[in-house]
Amino acid sequence: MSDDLFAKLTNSLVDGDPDAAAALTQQALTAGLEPMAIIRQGLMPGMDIVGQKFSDGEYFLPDLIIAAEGMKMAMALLEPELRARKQSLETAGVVVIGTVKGDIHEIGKSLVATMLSANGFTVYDLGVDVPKEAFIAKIQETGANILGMSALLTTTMTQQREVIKSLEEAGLRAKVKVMVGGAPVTKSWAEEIGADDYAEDAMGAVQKAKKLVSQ
Ligand code: B1M
Repeated sequence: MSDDLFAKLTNSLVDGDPDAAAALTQQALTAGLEPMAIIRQGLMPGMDIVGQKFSDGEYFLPDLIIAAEGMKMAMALLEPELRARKQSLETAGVVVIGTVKGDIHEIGKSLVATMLSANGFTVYDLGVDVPKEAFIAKIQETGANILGMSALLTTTMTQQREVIKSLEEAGLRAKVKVMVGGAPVTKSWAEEIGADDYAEDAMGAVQKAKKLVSQ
């Protein structure tokens, strides 16, 4: 029964039907399915198929936009549920997070931000296309101890290195642990640019953030 619902959810994104994505997400929640399972087994496979069809030249930019719209509508229903499951934990750390300059992919970054917040971190989400100056200013303002940077494009992941350089120039590098992520980001890239860690997905980001603050 849940497999059928997950498959329908996947198809709603692939078929470009945001209203169906939202309705099916609500149906899955009402049926008692876990929000993370809905994301992992229903929504993410849909985004992956859409991304693959885009790579293959079968889908075009409007198809990506409409799939993202469906994902965002679904996430708007899921985020309060994710938070509700982890309420009233002490602040595990203060995180400034954003998608780097030149990059407007927001869904993965927002999911990471939601999961960190649901796991007790105080999160300042700067949104997308964030210039290095804005990351630095927010860290100075909030005294954050973790900086999270998302990049979904091979052309924008280099911005992660630029922000780390700016942290060093501002004398903040020793005070802030840096975590990077996003589809093209790997452990070796994180090491190459001098980040403290990288995470493959939102749950991994929570585990890594907990480890970083305890170091
Ligand atoms: Co774009 N796009 N896109 N896109 N898009 C990709 C990323 C792409 C892989 C598609 C493809 O070709 N197969 C490709 C990148 C190729 C590359 O460089 N390697 C691509 C491209 C080329 C582009 C444009 C250049 C297309 C064009 O204009 N010709 C353009 C660039 C715009 C820009 O940013 N300047 C573009 C635009 C767009 C839309 C605006 C239409 C839309 C985004 C809408 C939005 O976010 N509001 C979009 C979408 C939707 C995608 C795909 C299909 C889906 C991304 C997504 O939301 N995934 C994507 C293909 C794909 O990834 N399968 C693609 C779901 C999300 C939950 O996963 O973001 O990976 P993800 O986040 C994960 C992990 O990566 C990780 O955890 C998250 C949750 O598990 N993670 C972190 C992410 N951030 C993290 C941070 C952390 C730790 C973990 O620590 C801080």
